[in-house]
Amino acid sequence: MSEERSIHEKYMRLALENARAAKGQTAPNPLVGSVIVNDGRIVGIGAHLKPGEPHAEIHALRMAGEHAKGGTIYVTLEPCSHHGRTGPCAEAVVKAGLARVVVAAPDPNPLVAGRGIKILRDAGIEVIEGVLRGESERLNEVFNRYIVSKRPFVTVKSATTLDGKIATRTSSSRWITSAEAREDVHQLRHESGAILVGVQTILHDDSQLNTRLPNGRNPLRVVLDSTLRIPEDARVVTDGEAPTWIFTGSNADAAKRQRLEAAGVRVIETTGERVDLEQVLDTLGESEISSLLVEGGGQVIASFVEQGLADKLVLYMAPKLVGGKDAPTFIEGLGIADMNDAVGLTGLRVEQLGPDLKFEAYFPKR
Ligand code: AOF
Ligand code: ZN
Repeated sequence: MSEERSIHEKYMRLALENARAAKGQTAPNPLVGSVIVNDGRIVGIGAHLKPGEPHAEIHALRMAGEHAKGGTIYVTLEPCSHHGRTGPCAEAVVKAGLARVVVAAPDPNPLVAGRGIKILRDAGIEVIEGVLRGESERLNEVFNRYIVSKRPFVTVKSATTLDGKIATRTSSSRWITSAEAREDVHQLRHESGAILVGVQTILHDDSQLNTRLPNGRNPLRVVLDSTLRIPEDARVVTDGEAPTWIFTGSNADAAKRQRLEAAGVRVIETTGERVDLEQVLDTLGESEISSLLVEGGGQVIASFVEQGLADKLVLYMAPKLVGGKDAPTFIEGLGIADMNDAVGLTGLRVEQLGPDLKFEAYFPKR
C-alpha cells in the first residue's frame, strides 16, 4: 500500500470510529463521521448524531473554522447534495475552500446518489473515493436498504444450543445462552427501530421485548396475531414501556380490537386471513422504522425466510446439547426437500461472547 493510501486510511478509520459512536441514535439517517486535516494536523472532527441535526461534515467544518481552507476532509459517506432537514454538505465543503475530499462510500439515497461527488468535482475539488468503503457500507447496512426500498432492514435473531435447539422437548428454554450473549441481544434491541414476535411467543413467555441496558432505548414492539389471541393482560399491552403495534388479519374480533386499542395498543388490519408480512414491512417503512429485529417464534422466522424477506441472521449458540427429535429449532415451517435448495448465507462472521458463539451472516439479496 502506498504511503498516501495508508494516511488516508488512518484518518478515515478515525472518521468511522466517530460515526460508529452514534450507533442506535441516528435512524432513519445513516451513521456518518468526518475528519478535517490541514498540514498534517487534525483541525476538525464531527459525527452525525441525530436526525434533524447537522451532518457530520458541518460539525467538523464548524470546529475547523478558518483552518479548513486548503485542507482535506475525510467523510465516511458521500457529502449530500439535497435540501433535506439540513442544507447540502457538498456546497458547504466547496464554500469552506477545502482542496480535497476523501470519501469512503457513495450515498445510495436517490436524492444524492453521485450528485454530491459531482458538485465537488465541478467546483475543481480533488475527490478520492472508496477509502475503507466496505467498512462504511457495513456500518450503514440498515440505512442502505431502507433508503432504497423504504422498508426496514430485517435481522432474524435466535439463540440455540450446539445441536440447534431453542428449547428442550418440554419447552424449557431459560436460559440457553450466557449473560454476555443476552446483554449483546439487548444492544441489538437498543439499535433496532422495532422488534417483532408472533403471538405464540407472547402466549408462551409473556415477553416484555424491551432493552435492559443502562441508557437503553426501547424499540417499537410489533406482534403478529392474525386472530387477536393476545391476552389483554400481556405485558406488551399493559406495561407502557414502549408503544406496541399488533398486526392482525381481516377476520379479527372487533370487540377485542376495541379493548386493545382502549389499552393504548395500535391494531393494524392486513388484508387476508393471515398477516401479510410485506404489508407489515411497508407500514413500518412508512413510519420511518429503518430496522426490524425478528425474534421468533419458529413459524414467524420461517415465514420471513421462506418469503425472502430476511436480510441478516444473528445467531447465538451455547456449547450445550439438548437432543430429542421433538425439541424445536429456530426455523419451523415445512422446510426444503432438496439440499440443493438450502438457503446459502454469505459474509459469515463469528465472535466468542463469554462461553457462547455469535454468528452473523447475510441472506441472499432479494
Ligand atoms: C451527509 N452527512 O452526516 C449525513 C448524510 O434530512 P437530512 O437533511 O438530515 O438528510 C438526510 C439524508 O442526508 C440521508 O438520507 C442521507 O442521504 C444523507 N445523510 N449526509 O453528507 C451526514 N447524515
Ligand atoms: Zn449532508
